[in-house]
Amino acid sequence: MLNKQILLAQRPVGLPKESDFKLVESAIPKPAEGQILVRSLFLSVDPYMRGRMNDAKSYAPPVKLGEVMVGGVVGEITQSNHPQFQTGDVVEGFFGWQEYAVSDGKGVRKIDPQLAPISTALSVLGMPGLTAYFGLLEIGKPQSGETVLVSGAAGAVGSMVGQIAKLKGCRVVGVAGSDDKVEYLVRELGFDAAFNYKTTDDYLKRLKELCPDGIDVYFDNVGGPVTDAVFRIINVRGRVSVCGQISQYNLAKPEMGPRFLWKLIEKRARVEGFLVFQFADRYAEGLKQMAEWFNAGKIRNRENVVQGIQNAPRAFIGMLQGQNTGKQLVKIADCK
Ligand code: NAP
Ligand code: FER
Repeated sequence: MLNKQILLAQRPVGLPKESDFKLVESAIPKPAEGQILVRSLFLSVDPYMRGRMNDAKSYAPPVKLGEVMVGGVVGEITQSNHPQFQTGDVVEGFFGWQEYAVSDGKGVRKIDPQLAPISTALSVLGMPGLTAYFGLLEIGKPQSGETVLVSGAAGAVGSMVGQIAKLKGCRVVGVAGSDDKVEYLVRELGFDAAFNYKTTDDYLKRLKELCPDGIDVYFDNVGGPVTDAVFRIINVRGRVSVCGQISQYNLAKPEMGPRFLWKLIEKRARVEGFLVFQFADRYAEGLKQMAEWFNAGKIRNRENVVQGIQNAPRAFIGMLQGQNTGKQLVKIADCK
């Protein structure tokens, strides 16, 4: 039996290509004393991985050429030499794009398969859910009756943000990249309104129509022209929670847009970026609340699942282009 791994073969220019990755087979590693061997079941593909493929330092170092791609995984322990883990435990950790990984257990979270489907540890009950929870509530600080606008609204983070904002009594408007996504937001997730940015010419006009009382909180997943328009109509004391700028991640040269920051003066608005990791000491609180909402049927979670580790690059590239509704995952194996 061999381990299949996906390595970074070359640094992408623009949108990544399948040839930027390389599938290799090698011996399954053996766990040393104090280590566990994890068999991957689900792999998460996320926008931040695009940044890690560049030769540029950010909050974390770049993936080196020839190294296994980084990523969150839900897996089962097939061998344990670690006192806190047992064979058969289901865990979530940063095990990378591979079928088997050894780990010393640091940063590894035990998952209760009775609580929810194990894949949710990578979606509503994992990093994206926590990003939505803290990025909306702590950075955006929505109040009941306020208008919350969410870009990237049909994705893993955005779909959670909109539903949490509804639970907090807000009017919620979404921006997404297809008519099907717009319908999903309004019909299934309870958004008050949404529009397709790919078929809308005048964002300012559309935003004014859908947000007659202006925008109090803007949860920004995408940046670019939609964000430019929002800055022009943000309300007095509005808050912009800068979660992501995916419209910029594949650009070879930074885009120069209109300069609307001066609009924030009159409005005394606040723009604040955040990293989900800054809330690490409060993850238990966030997960408890998200699990409560999810299990009570107050938050819906959709996953787009592609089969097989060999299809991870395609799933990742597809996600960057908007082929997912909800969280994009790769199923690697069935739980034994
Ligand atoms: P996601 O929304 O599930 O998937 C990415 C989505 O981005 C696609 O489905 C696509 O949907 C949209 N997109 C792609 N290119 C775009 C463009 N040029 N303009 C507008 N939309 C575009 O991904 P996610 O995991 O939930 O992440 C969403 C955002 O949150 C990303 O920007 C990510 O970097 C950020 N994030 C930040 C943190 C943090 O700690 N700050 C943590 C997690 C995620 P459409 O069909 O709508 O185009
Ligand atoms: C993400 C996008 C960007 C993310 C982190 C970053 C954890 C950080 C970028 C940087 O430090 O340059 O989705 O998720």
